[in-house]
Amino acid sequence: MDHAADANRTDLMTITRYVLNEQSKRPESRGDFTILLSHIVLGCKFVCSAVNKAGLAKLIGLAGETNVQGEEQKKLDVLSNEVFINAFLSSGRTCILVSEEDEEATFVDPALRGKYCVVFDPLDGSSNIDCGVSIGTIFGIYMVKDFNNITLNDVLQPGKNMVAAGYCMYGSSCTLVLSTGSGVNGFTLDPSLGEFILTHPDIKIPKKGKIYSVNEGNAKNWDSPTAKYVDKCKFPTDGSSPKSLRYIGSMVADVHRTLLYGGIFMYPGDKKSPDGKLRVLYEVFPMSYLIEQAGGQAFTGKIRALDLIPQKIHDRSPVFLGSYDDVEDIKAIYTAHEKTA
Ligand code: FDP
Repeated sequence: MDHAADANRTDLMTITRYVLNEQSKRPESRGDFTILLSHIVLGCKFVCSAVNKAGLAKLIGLAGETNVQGEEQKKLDVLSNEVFINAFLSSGRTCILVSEEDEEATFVDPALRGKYCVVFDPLDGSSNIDCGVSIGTIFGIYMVKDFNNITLNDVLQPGKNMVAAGYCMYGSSCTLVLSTGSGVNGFTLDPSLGEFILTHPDIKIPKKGKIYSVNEGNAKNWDSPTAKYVDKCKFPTDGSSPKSLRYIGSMVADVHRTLLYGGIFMYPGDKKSPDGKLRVLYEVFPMSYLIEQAGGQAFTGKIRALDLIPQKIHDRSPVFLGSYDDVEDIKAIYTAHEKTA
């Protein structure tokens, strides 16, 4: 991108303009997705503003307490959930909502129903809130199978059936990364305009990276393929340089870096938690969808991550995602391990 020319740009590709352009390529489209997306964008702006003000407004960790005005204050994750639930309901374009914050799925009132099912984590990486590290919202969107017979099975679908996925990262800038099934684009919030502007068009993940990202504190419980792979990252035997370790512990931030710089992000299963930690519907699927759309791969240790069929809305799965060649390496280690088992 030519930054000098950019400084004076007057013809900005906002996210709404981008989606309307995409919509015009599909004559059958009635604009429902554009409307849903505009509500997601509003939710992201709201949460971004709340995250930025968190220290100031004393929102952090104060659920159940009252502020100087005597108003009840909410924790950021509770607030974010309410913001997005309200945004989805008022869009009139959703029928089932699955949130990380809610034990049960929400079936939207028939009067407000639309054809989309949204699975989302309103504020992922919440253990990082108190120290100001980047956190984010993750979402995936399915189309309902039969509008007249809406059931939980409409969200218990493999990730490859999603029609769109994305995340919004609340960091040093606020970045919304979106795929509607034909590539990945990144939009950065211009606070002076209040608009998300296309800043990262057609993101492609490097074919191979120099970074591995994993919580090494869990190493004692890893299975042997994960341990072997990480050992290979540190002590390569093919003459290449060792990979660098980067782990923020906030999935949106770790995946965002992986998408832009390449490498591999892993949350493996281990002896203590065979299914790992990350949730299939609103962490593993949307991120795997974006990574595949950018030319990378996502693997569970057994199969392509997007082929998983969740049995319950809060199911977990191990995941290894990132640059094509790096994921290929760990797949080969798992395959060799299976043959000797
Ligand atoms: P958090 O617990 O802070 O909400 O699944 C949530 C998540 O963060 C991810 O964002 C992150 O990648 C992962 O957990 C970090 O887990 P560990 O602390 O076990 O490494």
